[in-house]
Amino acid sequence: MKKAILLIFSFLAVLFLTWNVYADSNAFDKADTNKDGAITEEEYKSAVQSKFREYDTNKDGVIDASEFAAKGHPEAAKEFKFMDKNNDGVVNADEFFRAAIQRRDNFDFNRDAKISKEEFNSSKALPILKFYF
Ligand SMILES: [Ca+2]
Ligand SMILES: [Ca+2]
Ligand SMILES: [Ca+2]
Repeated sequence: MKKAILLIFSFLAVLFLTWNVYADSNAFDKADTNKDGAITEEEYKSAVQSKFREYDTNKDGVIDASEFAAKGHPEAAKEFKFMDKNNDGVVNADEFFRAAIQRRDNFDFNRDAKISKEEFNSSKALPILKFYF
């Protein structure tokens, strides 16, 4: 009985991991439009820009705190404060992009302004990419 439960759990774990890796590499490939195996600053920018449009549900050109929180991320309020550099309570496209670049530097380990697949899949990148990518 115990063995069977263990087996089911291992199966689910493998399924979950496979799905995760698959989902991540999908997002990576989608952003790497010139297929050189890295996400350049330009490619990162266009991915970040479409993320911005996704947040801006009322299409007024800025993200407010409730639009940002709508995704249900527990760290949203903290990240919103980080993005809102001029403290006016909304995040414009420029603030969003600048914050995304600043965050990217945390996992651009070789400092070449490009994101390799390895960097993309690192544990440091994951919580950041959830917000910006
Ligand atoms: Ca908005
Ligand atoms: Ca602002
Ligand atoms: Ca890099």
